[in-house]
Amino acid sequence: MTNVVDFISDFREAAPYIQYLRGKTLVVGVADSLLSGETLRTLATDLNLIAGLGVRLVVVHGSRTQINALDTVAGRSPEYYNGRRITDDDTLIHAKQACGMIRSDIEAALLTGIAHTPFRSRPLSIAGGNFVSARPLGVIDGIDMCHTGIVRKVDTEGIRSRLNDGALVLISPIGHSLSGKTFNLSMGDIAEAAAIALQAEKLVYLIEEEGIIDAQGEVWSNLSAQEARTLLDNQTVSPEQRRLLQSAVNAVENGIKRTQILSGRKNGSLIAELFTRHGVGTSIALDAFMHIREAQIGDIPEITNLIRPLEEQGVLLRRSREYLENHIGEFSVLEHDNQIYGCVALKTFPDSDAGELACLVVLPEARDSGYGERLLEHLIHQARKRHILRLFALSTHTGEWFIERGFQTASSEELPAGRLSEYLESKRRSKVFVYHIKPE
Ligand code: 1C4
Repeated sequence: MTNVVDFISDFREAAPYIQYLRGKTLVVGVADSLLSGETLRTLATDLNLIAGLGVRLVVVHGSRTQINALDTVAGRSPEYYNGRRITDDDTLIHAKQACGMIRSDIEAALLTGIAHTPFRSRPLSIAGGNFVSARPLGVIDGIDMCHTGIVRKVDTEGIRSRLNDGALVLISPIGHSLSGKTFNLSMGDIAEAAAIALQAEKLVYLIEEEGIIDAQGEVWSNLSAQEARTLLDNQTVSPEQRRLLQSAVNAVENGIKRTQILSGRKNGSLIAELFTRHGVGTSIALDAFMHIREAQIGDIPEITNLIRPLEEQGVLLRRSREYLENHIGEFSVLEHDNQIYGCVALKTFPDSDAGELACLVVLPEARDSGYGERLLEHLIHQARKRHILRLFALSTHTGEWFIERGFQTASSEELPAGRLSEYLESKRRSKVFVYHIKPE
């Protein structure tokens, strides 16, 4: 029974995302290390599923590990400068061989992946071709990068026409110049260029790690382009992650709403990213200055201005200045240009797996732009980190908003004991909603 209830709630949560993404173009860059064995098979099944739901897919694969393996067999050591491979004549041959082998493996996996999806009576078509033209990277700091190239142009018309035919477009990190020379390209550069040229809905990088990792080893969940630039300046991320982060920043500064960097090793992470509100990995958006941070005592006057009118209307509970001072650690605020545009609080209860989403507000002039949803995502992320499994929300006016976002109606009896007595005392008779959080 619980499984059915879970399924219904998950299905309701996924439905708006499925509808939204239908017909949208998604560019997915896949790190080379994920392109074998069970990981490739699972990924191929998920790509089939996503394509079956009507998402237009452009997949760009990496080839670094495979080129290195061929180099090693030939008794050569890979040479890099600034994180880019120096592609001499022999390495170019290995790059071409590696791309051929990887394409074949991906195509085979996509063909078998179809078996697990109910959508198609015939296999998903996979389109390849000379979609990317290239030019040499050249000589950098006196180092000749030889056949290492950069993207010159993406053939958007060619790609769109294959997508219109219902195909998945698979691009290898190899490109040719107009004079017929071949260049070894990077997966990140191509995915970025393709996403920008196609003005894709989203650019996704699937990598080994869970996302962009901070100096403490934690994954950044959200970064504005500005914050990502600061990270890049501070050199706190590894060289490989730097290149993807830079690419993510370039993409969002050139019209892509969001770039997501997440683990492709974790089963189903791409599905979770696209069709649920669980923040998976690191999300980079231009939305530069609107960010969510922990509240501080100095924010109390602005929080008060934000919540007072709603307290007077009976939408929110009354919270005194003293209350805010004592509980400021529970609050997060949505900030833009040093002004607070919204807030939310996470209440926890001793010896309970329950938490409460409280005091959720977005400034009236900033509503209907998805900020309420971002505060909710942030709070779920916080709650998951604290091992909360049931997240309650009590509301007199906003029940539908929560139901549309995966909450279910609940009885007041389900509230933790301390909260239930407050509830009964207040006589507000607020409706009770609960969101079941799946542990990581
Ligand atoms: N019902 C259904 N849909 C609603 C809605 C509502 N009341 N208000 C907005 N929407 C829809 C919009 O029409 C829009 O739909 P669309 O155009 O996308 O189809 C969509 O939601 C907008 O979503 P969004 O992600 O852009 O959200 P924002 O507009 O940024 O923010 C808020 C949504 C609800 C936060 C915002 O409208 C707001 O600040 N409203 C006033 C405050 C409010 O109602 N907050 C919810 C409180 S429930 C209390 C407490 O004090 O702790 C009371 C506790 C008790 O015991 O009673 C809470 C949790 O704070 N509890």
